[in-house]
Amino acid sequence: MKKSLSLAFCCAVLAVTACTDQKTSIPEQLAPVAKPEQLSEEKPNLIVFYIDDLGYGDVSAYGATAVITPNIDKLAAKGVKFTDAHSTAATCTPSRYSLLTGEHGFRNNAEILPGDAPAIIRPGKPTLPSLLKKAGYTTAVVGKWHLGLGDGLVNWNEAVKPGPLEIGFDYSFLLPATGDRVPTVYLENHHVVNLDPQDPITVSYNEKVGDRPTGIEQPELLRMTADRQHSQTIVNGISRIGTMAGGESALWVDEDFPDIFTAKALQFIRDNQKQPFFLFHSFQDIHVPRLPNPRFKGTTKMGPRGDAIVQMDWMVGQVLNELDTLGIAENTIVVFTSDNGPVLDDGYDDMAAQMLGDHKPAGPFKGGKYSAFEGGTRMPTIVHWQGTSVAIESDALISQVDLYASMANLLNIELGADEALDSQNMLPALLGKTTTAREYLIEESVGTLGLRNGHWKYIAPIPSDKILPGWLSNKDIEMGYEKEAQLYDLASDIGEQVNIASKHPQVVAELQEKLEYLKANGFRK
Ligand code: NG6
Ligand code: CA
Repeated sequence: MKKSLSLAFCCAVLAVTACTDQKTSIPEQLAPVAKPEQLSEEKPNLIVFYIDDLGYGDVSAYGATAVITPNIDKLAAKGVKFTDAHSTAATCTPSRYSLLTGEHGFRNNAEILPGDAPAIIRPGKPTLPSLLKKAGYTTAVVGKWHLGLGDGLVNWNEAVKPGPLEIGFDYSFLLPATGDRVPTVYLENHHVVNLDPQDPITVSYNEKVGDRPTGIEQPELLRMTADRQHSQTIVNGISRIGTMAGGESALWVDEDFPDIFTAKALQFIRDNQKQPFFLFHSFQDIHVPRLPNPRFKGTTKMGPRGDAIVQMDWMVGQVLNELDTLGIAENTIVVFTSDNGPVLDDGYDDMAAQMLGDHKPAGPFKGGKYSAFEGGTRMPTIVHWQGTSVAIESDALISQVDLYASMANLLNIELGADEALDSQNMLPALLGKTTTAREYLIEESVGTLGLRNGHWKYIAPIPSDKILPGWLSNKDIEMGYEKEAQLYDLASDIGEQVNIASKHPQVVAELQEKLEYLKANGFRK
């Protein structure tokens, strides 16, 4: 049954290409995807592995040699391995916002959120999980959230909402913001896990609450030194951003993340193996603070950052093995990608830069997290649907924001006129049936926007009075934050070394105009 539906879909999509899992030559243009009627009977599960701060060059399938990632490599060998796939932004919150809403983060001023920020995806907003739920899926998010919770001034001792359950998820097990922000507790559905009502939680990002020591007051208690922003409440020997009182019995231990999040993900998959499900498996790795479980310590020569990559690969492998064990791999679309480019020093002294050796976190690209250069948004990205996708390396230009419209297309759901404004149906490219994909793609970074069109990369100039936040301008990151327009020809200059804007004023003018049009209208008009 599963096999025949999968094959039927494969042939409906392909029409002109052999239905095979082998490396295949791809015709330049293919007809749009035929709507597979059969899918109303059996819909494929969707699992998105959303890794945090993982760069293009950070896994061995993409050229790393100082760290080996066998599980991801296996997926890459079987699936579509993209070389020009992008997160919408070079930071976490806007990228996640886009993946889940099909819209660019700038439409909702999505920027890196404090740990007590209100939910930025408001109830009623169409989302990828709500779209899938409508189609009969059971939906879950396990791991990092960082999209805000509640209405502001969250009371962590009561039901915390709105959150994922109010925007289309049936189940959530969250790290509420980031590993480096309070509250350092798990939130399962609406409630903090293991909270003792006699020891209520208070969180503040303004003044100190409670009497837990901070990194500024008692640096001798720290296992890892940190910059000033990360030197507030100490939990598990690590100072965090923000202060927190109470909730002692609910505090997480960072080293437990791989086992706890994996257990929750596996449980959800087992519970829902007989019906279509969507799992948004959102990782803390390899974001700071990097505190891999002791069994991964020393697995690379790169220190905690390298070891966290090995841990992340192990977590991916656990889920993939489970799909095989349950016999549902053939009916599951697996997407592996990251929310933004790599960063070495992001506030904690974990020797990431000193122990890097020859490793190139962003591969051949310039910049990384926060940056307007390709390293900011060009993500290691793999899509695999056993028996349906083609095994190929694809240079199709695609964005994570496209998953929304692509799933809608697969499930035969018409999108509303104002829904998922920036999402384009890229299903044939996602499944490796074509490398013809986006004509234009926006890259958001801190303070500016970039626009890709084929081999051209344009970066909009910033107004002369706009400056980077202090903590960012002090970092050793190539930001691409310039008062002049920038234009790069990626065909001859993949590393964005030579700004040729002055040689091609016409191209610059066209891309500038197109960017303004897309900002105003989105990608679906
Ligand atoms: C920054 C933090 C950084 C990280 C980032 C969010 C400082 C100085 N830096 O503000 O450590 O937490 O926010 O990362 O506070 S992201 O991957 O979630 O976007
Ligand atoms: Ca991130």
